[in-house]
Amino acid sequence: MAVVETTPEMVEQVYARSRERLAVIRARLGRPLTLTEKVLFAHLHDPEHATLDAGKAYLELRPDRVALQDATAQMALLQFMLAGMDRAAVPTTVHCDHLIVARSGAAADVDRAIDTNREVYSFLESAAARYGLGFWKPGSGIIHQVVLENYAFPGGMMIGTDSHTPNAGGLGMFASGVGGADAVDVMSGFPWEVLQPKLIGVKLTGRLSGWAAPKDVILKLLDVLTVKGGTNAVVEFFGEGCASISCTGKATVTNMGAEHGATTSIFPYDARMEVYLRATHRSSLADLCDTNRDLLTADPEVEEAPEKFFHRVVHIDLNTLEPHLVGPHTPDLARPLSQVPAAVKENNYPAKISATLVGSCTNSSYEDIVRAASVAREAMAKGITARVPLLISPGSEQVYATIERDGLLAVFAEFGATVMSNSCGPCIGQWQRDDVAKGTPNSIVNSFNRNFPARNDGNPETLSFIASPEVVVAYSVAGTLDINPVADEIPVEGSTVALTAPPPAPEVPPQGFVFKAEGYLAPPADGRAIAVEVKAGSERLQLLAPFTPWDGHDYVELPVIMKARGKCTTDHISPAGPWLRFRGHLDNIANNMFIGAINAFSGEAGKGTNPLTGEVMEFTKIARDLKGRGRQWVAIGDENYGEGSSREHAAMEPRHLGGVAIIARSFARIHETNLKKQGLLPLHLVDPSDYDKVREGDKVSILGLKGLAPGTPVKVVLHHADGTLDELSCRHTFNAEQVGWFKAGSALNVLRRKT
Ligand code: MIC
Ligand code: SF4
Repeated sequence: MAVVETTPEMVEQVYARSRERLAVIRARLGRPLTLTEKVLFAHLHDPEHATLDAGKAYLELRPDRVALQDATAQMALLQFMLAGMDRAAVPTTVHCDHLIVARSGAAADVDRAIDTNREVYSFLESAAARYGLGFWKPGSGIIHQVVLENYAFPGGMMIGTDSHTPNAGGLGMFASGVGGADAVDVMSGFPWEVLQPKLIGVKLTGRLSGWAAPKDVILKLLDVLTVKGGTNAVVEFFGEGCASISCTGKATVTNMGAEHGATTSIFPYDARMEVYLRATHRSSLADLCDTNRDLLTADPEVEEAPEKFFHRVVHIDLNTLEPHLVGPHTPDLARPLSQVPAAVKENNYPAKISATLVGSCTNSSYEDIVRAASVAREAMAKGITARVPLLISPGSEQVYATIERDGLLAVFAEFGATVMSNSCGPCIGQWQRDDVAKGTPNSIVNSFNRNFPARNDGNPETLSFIASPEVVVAYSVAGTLDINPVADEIPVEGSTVALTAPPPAPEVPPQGFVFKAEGYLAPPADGRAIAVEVKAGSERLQLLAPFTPWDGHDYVELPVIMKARGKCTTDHISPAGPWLRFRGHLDNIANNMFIGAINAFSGEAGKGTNPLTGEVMEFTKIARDLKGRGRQWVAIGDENYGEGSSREHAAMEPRHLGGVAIIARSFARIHETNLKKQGLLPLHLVDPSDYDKVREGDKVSILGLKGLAPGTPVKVVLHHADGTLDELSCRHTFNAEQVGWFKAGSALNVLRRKT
């Protein structure tokens, strides 16, 4: 029987297997290895024969664990049910964190969520019991914090149906965000396939001090790499500076690596990880790590000459790192706090802050909350409390119970903050905000990781800025963006105060964590008798049927229903917030398809011209109209199409409504794989300026599909309304196996044949 926990026996086996596989790889490569390569190659399905070529070869890997969160687990488990297995092949957990709406505070919000999501929670709970998965109930914490506390381990490999799965890289794990179909492959016993990443080395020197926080390391790195600089690469940290960052601080840095698009980010095993493992009741794992240190760190030659081993090396000096604020609307628009007031003037951002928020999987650890509380304490000692609303969402039950015992809840209450449930909440638009009307421009400051328009409160006019938890609290005192809250005198009622930097927080609580796992349900030894219920006619859950396979013919003169201009993230393609309600019902959630995409022809969001009727209507209605008439269609994207989330709904919706291809200047990694898995063609424009050739009313032919093969170009012809033609040179990134997915109609259809 598969065990769900990360037991010392399991880790011992992983290390033993790692040694065997690495011996094969070392014999093949005959050179020193980076940490990324060690963990990656130690999980190769077939180390002897695997083709190794960073940026080109697809690797077949054997992850040790899978993690699912409630908003993506629904679709993943509906797909897993089609695989016909009795038990997941690898230890897997399900975490209920995304569906809780933040409104009045922790207890009431969780109760309301249990009520409104009863059907979905019981589906997930019964499916977890049926298939041998660990189940974390609503209120138990955010997936990544709970995984860090319980399941992550140095040198392990995990995939998770959430883009911030790389959080576990803070504990030395190779942890990657994937779509549900990838997770289903691994849960069904197949390898995980991923493009062998290139390697970006980030050298940290010096030590963090003053207001500079782990968050600033990743905000600075985003400034350097931008939102696509990490695509198909792994970011590996090295250098003496690593030791000055706690384990949960490292997790902040790797978590938000999702924003530069990396496959994952990873830190080498060190004393800070050891401290965290011991504090979270995993001393035997720490002992194992101590004796296997060579597997969990890069070979010494790598640090001596990093340029020889990494495709790119970035240096960040922690001694001179300033606290940063990023935003609005994109996480790579970074500015040191000292430059914010000028930027606010120059860009006409609303200077007055309407809300401040601490939390999200990136910054909700014990250390984060202690630093935030220190700033609150200091402000109160100087006679002031929060001057704009401050919401705090702890990362897990364990963090919550510990800060409660340590008196921090009382500090926040006195400061005027509201402590919300241990969940995603406002980070994913689960924020019932009554103070600012939709359409009103306003600025908020938070410690989250994503700030795409409308993400937090559904209001596209809200400008969301991101900083470390301590800086967020400083802004809650300043109430405005036009001063630097950590350096300037803050004007308060006829006088001024200055905040000093919080003292370093203990990385783990001096009196230990309050160990809490009341929200956990282990699966029974045999779940075969358990029925997984999906009610017919439910508006929230719908059983899936396999997609219709490709009919073997070229796509000829298909209408373009949407050409997106600028950012088209998964939040633009299939937003969350109120739509999270339909994550288990493909047909219902398809009603949000492209709702935030900016129409390149009109500049309007979510709407376009129906190519058959000439009527202006929502993109999703156009697609349904075409589907009703038996017509397929294509859509056009700009740069880094599908940036952001792992939600495969953003790929399944177009597929469900008759889409066959997305042609874009470039794609984000997880989304590109999701498109392929669902049987669509993601096509890259070889010449990005060809994007401009697509006119309103165009039709597209995609030719030579029978010959679709790895490395071959795809011929795409644009038929303009005036009868003229343009040819677009497109490339695809399908390997041989993936061509099979396309031909079969989706990866799931292939999986069904294999089982
Ligand atoms: C997000 O941060 O956007 C989410 C919500 O966690 C997503 C997953 C989802 O859409 O359910 C992610 O990052 O993958
Ligand atoms: Fe949840 Fe936000 Fe983290 Fe996504 S980024 S997992 S929504 S807390």
